[in-house]
Amino acid sequence: MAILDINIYGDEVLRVKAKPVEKVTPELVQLAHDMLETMYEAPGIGLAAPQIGKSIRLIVCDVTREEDDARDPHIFFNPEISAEDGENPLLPYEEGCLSVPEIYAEVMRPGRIRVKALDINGNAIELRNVDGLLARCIQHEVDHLEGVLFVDKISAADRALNQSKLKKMSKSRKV
Ligand code: K1U
Ligand code: ZN
Repeated sequence: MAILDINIYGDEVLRVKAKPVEKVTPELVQLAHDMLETMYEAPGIGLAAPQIGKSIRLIVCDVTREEDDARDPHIFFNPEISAEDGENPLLPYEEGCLSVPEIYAEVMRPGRIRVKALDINGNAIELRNVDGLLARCIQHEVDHLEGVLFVDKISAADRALNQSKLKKMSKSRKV
């Protein structure tokens, strides 16, 4: 197991559309476990491969808390999400991001989603009616795979409030 470095706002890799995983190999499963360890250590509730410098479609999430009886890690290769049909309004939630430290702001997202992905055995899986913090986290992580950060989705007012922090962060990453 290994703790990996997390890329920060301003690093180019965070803005690249990640490539699909062609085959779930033992090396990629090991990478997913290293990502989980990195996420627990940060601490965070999710992590996407571009955040540790790998532009591939792999995300991990665990929305349990350290003090809970058991952890519930999720590893998704090539995740595809869609909003569930029916009554499913956009809900507000104050998000953060390990790649955008010290900024928290409200983002609107569907409350209930469907997730299709490959599991660690390379089998196709489908989760229906995923809701709550797990749905929130998966949507945030899938955005990372598209090169999208939560700060792209915040209100103009919140953006203005955080603009100088973002500029400083970005400048500090340029060589
Ligand atoms: O993608 C990331 O950078 C991880 C991010 C995930 C996330 C947070 C909030 C809403 C949606 C997705 C984080 O984990 S930020 C840290 C965080 O939320 C947290 C940290 C410790 C305990 C509980 C939450
Ligand atoms: Zn993030």
